Amino acid sequence: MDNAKTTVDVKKETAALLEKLGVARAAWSDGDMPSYSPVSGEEIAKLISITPDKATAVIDAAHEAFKEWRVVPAPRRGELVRLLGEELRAHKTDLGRLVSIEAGKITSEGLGEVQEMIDICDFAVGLSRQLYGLTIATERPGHRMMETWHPLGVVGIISAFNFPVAVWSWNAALALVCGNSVVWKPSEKTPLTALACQAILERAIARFGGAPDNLSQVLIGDRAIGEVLVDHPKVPLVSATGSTRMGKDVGPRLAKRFARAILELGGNNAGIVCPSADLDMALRAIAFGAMGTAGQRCTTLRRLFVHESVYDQLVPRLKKAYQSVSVGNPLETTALVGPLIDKAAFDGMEKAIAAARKEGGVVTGGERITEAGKESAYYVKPALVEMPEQAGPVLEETFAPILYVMKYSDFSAALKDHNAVGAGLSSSIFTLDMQESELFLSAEGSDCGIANVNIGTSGAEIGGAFGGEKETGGGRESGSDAWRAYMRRATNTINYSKALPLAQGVSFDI
Ligand code: UN1
Repeated sequence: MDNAKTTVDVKKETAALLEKLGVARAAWSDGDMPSYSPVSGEEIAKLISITPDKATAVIDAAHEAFKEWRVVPAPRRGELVRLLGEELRAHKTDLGRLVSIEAGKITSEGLGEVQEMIDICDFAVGLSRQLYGLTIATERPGHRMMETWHPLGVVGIISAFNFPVAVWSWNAALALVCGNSVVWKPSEKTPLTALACQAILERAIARFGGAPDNLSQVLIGDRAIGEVLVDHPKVPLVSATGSTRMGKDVGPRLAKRFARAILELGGNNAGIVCPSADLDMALRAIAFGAMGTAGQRCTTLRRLFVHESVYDQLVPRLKKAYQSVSVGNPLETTALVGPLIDKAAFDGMEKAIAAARKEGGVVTGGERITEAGKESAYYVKPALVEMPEQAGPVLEETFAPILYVMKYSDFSAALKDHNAVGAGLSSSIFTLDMQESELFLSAEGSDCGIANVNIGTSGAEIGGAFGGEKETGGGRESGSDAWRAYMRRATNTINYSKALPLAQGVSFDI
């Protein structure tokens, strides 16, 4: 491991950051819910978990806030989000560092996540003056038809550990400009960054002046608290990020009470490297996509199909990159790969690698790196596994840095394999051949919500709608017109004539 010597006192630094970010000590110093840093494996805080009854009351209060907020003009609501963006700019370094402590991200990725929050705030501010509805031609004389977009209600947000702050902001920034209130249930693995975001937003609210109380709240707790949010009748939309297994529970529960769902579930993202690919570029994109964030993005590159004509040029270089990549403590080193979130993640990785070996996989990397005194931190060398075919664990998402590499000879067979998994989040092709790239992007090409050419699967910008198909859940959040999911549409027909013509020529004379 890089620079194994540890000098940072993680617990102390966490306390100092929380204080700087404005989180009250009482909220994290002596509660019932421990929180750990994957960097050292040590306990860094004890939060106070909420009871289901209190969580219900929080949601009721958010509903009251919604009733006030929905009549504030949208551009004025945008002003609050503008202030949130300002506060995030001012606290970028500290919040990014807290993300590194709590989620184990390397410095540039921790900062990058906060930048993503700033970007969505900017986007949402612009959007606050652009919540457009259509004017529609009507078949009746003296009539006008239009659609209006109204605020929806309390928006529930359930987020995962791997993007502990950005995912909240994608949802919260849009929900707030759309006139909704927000209740957030963060991952139990990253509750401190949630408290920090709440403190930052509260500062923006104080500067804004006049926002209703309880406009945005955080529920610290376990799965049962998430269930309260999912089942509460006053929550018309829940945006949930996590595993496909979680989505299979949340989706039907919401459907049962006709609430909306934005589901952002698993990914088993693939890339295809074609004969004409720029291999230097592909190498860098693959390395970041597969090893970045220690393989713990939902957009992480997990499967790679390489054409037989370039396999022997690309794969040995890739293996070299796997052998030499720096793995280490993100708080003290410039290593490119930080720790896995916890032991369960490491166990999952080991299990998948063993299963891949059984299917004939040849493994480079994958070993655990331990440091004396830090036995509960899980650092691993990313694993590259050459597979004879797409089988066994290759078909599943394992939330760890494992890249399965397969050789192909026929493009259409590779495309078929590409689409032959449950998830449908992100995908990419490396080619300079226009026919291949267009086919990949076409209706019979990649079946994912994100399809890229000559860049990797991860690291999407906020301007596009983010999400995927099939077992990824079908939700879209962040940019483009994703805002529409956070509002309700009304179609209005206005008669300014003196007659009452009925549509479709129907007559009904009384
Ligand atoms: C996730 O991994 O849950 O596209 C979200 C990306 C990031 C977001 C990932 N902008 O990789």
